[in-house]
Amino acid sequence: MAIHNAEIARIFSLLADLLEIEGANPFRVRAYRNAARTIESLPHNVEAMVREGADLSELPGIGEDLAGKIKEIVETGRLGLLEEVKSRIPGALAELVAIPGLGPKRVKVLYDALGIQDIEGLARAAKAGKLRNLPGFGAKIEEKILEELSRRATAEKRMKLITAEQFAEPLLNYLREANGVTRAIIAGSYRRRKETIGDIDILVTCRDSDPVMERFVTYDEVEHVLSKGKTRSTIVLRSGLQVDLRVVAEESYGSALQYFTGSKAHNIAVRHLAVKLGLKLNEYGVFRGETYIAGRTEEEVYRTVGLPYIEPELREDWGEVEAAQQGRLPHLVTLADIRGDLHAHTKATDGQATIEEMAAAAKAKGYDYLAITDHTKRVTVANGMDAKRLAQQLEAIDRLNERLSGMKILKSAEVDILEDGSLDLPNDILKELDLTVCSIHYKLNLSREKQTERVIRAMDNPYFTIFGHPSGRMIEERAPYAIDMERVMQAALERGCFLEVNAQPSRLDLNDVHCKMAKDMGLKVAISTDAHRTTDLDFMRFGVDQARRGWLEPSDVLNTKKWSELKSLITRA
Ligand code: DGT
Ligand code: CA
Ligand code: CA
Ligand code: ZN
Repeated sequence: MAIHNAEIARIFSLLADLLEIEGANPFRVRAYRNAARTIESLPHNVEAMVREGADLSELPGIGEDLAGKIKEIVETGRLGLLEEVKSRIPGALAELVAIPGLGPKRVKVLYDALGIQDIEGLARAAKAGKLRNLPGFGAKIEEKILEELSRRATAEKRMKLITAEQFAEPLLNYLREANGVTRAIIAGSYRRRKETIGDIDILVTCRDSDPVMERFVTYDEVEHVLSKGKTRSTIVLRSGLQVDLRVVAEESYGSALQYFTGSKAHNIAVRHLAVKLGLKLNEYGVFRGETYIAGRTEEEVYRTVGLPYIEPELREDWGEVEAAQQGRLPHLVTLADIRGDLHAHTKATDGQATIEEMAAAAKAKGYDYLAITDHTKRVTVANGMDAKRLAQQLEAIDRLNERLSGMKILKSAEVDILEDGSLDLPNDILKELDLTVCSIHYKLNLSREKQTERVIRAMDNPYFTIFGHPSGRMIEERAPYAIDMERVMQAALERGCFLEVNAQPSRLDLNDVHCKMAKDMGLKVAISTDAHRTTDLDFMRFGVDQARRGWLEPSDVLNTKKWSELKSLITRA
């Protein structure tokens, strides 16, 4: 049975949580947690590496012990140590840990003080107002937990794009090997590169649908088969992901792809055009009366209704049909346009690699520059740097730059925006930097007015360059803080500051709507990975996807420029 990176990561993350509840050595807990993050973000499949006999301990943050455990998971599908820890820990505490606002420390308190072992117990205690007086809790947290519990009761379950990829791509490759399959592609929100996915929609063309349908429903990760037919089947995988498979004829491939890529709103707008031209448009083709006139390719479908090809990321009915009619569709930014990364951490704070290692990885990507943006002192949990340590790092970067050819390390820092809107380091060190990424990491709960003022005041500082992860949201985990994004963008524009599209797959912050807002206001953004290990640099593509959903072109993105050009763009008057 195939084991995906996401599953290995989940095992280590759960192990870390349970060990923390047990009060294990914090270094041990952190090692497992880091391993989970490393594996979750690896660009290659760990199972395949094990099978090929690769040395896993070469991976960042993975030593001999972890490498052995990974091998055990791949070979047996389980981890003995986790089973052992689970047997010592009661009930469904593991489920509780995953609830936002809880975490291992508070779960331990819940268990020790009230004997709470599962979600039902938690809900009962929260409703009875018993949580607020527990050590480390309070009325706010109790309220947050209640909100989360009621959200869960109604929320539709969506999966992050990066996780969906890990389950969908191997399945797609598996289907491609079925007898007679000529084409197989994933449509739906996945093809539109939405940040989260409701279900996966796969489209196949083939000579005879029986073999591929049979292969589909007997995939070894199937939890159950919801339906099986000649042209459509639906399965649910062990991971909880639902997958629809549709088989269509060659001549309908384009129209089916167009239809199942959606979005529904986009389809309705396009169908409207067809109707105006006296045509009928559906998943089988474009028809005049009963006569099929087009449908082999998407280009053909769009052309027949009088439109140029529209990129999937734009198909949200946000004005793309009108723009297409008027010949003013954006020429979307691509990964190949990106010349560097403007947000990366190192071992000096909470990263896993040295400056040299990060530089080598950036160079291997063909980048011209990489900004090292370690945390500043307010972020004590990440060992944030004071002015003195930063000055030492800047010297090290100078020395490294002398040795590097064809690549430049930019001197920077991820500077905390303090509650009063001042920056976490004095200007006499900030002025030594090539640029800054300024972010909010605490006091997330200020009023909208206060949070907005805080950021704008920070932008008044002449050394503020880029506002990092501007909304603070974590996808499916933490809502954005209250902030008037339009006012923040206006203020950035007036002062010569910029906003970040943080490419971490669980952040993607700015989101697509805010990317478009920035573009419409004429404000440029930086697409940055916020890398904490060398492999995180690969997250760039998720940021680019989000930027494309927000209509961004190369000229809208700071890090498509060469350093000389970028430098003059970010220099404030
Ligand atoms: P998801 O799965 O919630 O992330 O979002 P989608 O966009 O993948 O939606 P899904 O899986 O329900 O359907 C896939 C596509 O099929 C959808 O984007 C457009 C098309 N579609 C589904 N239902 C309808 C419909 O009633 N009318 C039209 N015009 N298209 C539809
Ligand atoms: Ca879907
Ligand atoms: Ca679907
Ligand atoms: Zn950050």
